[in-house]
Amino acid sequence: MERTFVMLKPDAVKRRLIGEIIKRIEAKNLNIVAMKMMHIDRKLAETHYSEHREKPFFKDLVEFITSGPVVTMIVEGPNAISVIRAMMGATNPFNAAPGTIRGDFGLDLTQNLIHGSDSPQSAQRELALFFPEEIE
Ligand code: D4T
Repeated sequence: MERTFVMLKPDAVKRRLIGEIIKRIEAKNLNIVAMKMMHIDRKLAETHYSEHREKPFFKDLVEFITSGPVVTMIVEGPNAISVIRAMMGATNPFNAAPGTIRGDFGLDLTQNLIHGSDSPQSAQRELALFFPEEIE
């Protein structure tokens, strides 16, 4: 069993895709073990995306992720990290395969609907950041 951090970004919430995306996660037989809707403040956004601090798109990314409510989740299952990454599709929705979340619903590199941890280390870091109350 593995746990990963998943975030439905502000564009997914605005476009009323919360249900569609959760439906796919549940249909895959993964467990959603915690979930909350929240508004990310600038400090949390900058911490979450700190690895991109020097990138030219950092300012727009923080602006976007703080622009409206997001839905955050702990998702659990066998190989949950890589299974969720596969379901998300490529970062750039232009390259994301049909059948993936970004491939089916996305058309913008920044507003790409969903975040999922990309390694056990980032899952641990992100879960501590967004679900400190759930960490044993
Ligand atoms: P996240 O972290 O949101 O799950 O996305 P990925 O793991 O798939 O991709 P990433 O870390 O490389 O990028 C983080 C975030 O930045 C946006 N982005 C990325 C952007 O706005 N412009 C860019 O040129 C790139 C590379 C999209 C996702």
